[in-house]
Amino acid sequence: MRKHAFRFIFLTALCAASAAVAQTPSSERTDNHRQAWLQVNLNGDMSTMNGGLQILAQNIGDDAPSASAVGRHRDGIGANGAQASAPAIKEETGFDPVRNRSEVIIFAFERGVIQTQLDLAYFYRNEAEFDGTAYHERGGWRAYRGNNLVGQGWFSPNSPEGVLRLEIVAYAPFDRLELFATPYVTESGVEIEPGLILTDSSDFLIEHIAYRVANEALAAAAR
Ligand SMILES: [Ca+2]
Ligand SMILES: [Ca+2]
Repeated sequence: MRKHAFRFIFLTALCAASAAVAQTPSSERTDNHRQAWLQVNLNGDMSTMNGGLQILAQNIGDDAPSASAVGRHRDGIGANGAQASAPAIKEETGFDPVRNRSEVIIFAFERGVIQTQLDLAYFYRNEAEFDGTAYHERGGWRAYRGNNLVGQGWFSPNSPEGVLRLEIVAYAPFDRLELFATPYVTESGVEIEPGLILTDSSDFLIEHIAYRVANEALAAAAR
């Protein structure tokens, strides 16, 4: 229910932006907005995939990312390796607390992108408790232009339903976006001590991505 509310707000925002461009004929406005945001639903069949986006994943122990490491679940996609002993869904991108590293999901864009919105699922606050301390899931992202890191950050759950709309803007257009999971964190953001909980850790599915391609002038300036 919550994710539909997010989508309604997003569409409402687009309509409001469209109304502000009062000088543009309505048919042209519609075309512009369709081009501005490319939308991809990442359910089991990924039927709306387009040619401008490639999705790769790297499981723990893999030497390199590959398309065959992408896991498909009815509620989204992730790296398909088993990341913890129980009870995680292996199609999630997850942190493995035993091997102390994370799987990675990678979006490679054909053209430089300036902004993305990702809808995450199965991503919870207060997922674990140890010795009276509550722990939340957490993830991280890194954006690259070629081999150059142009942005990075953390993201945390903010809804009881386990969904999160993650907005990513880097300081320059990027052609690769990597997302990974981290160890559990406390309310103040301190990572759990290694070895304290070995049966589960942070993990999430990505069910939708929308992205905006940078215009050519911006993309050229960033090279
Ligand atoms: Ca996995
Ligand atoms: Ca999770």
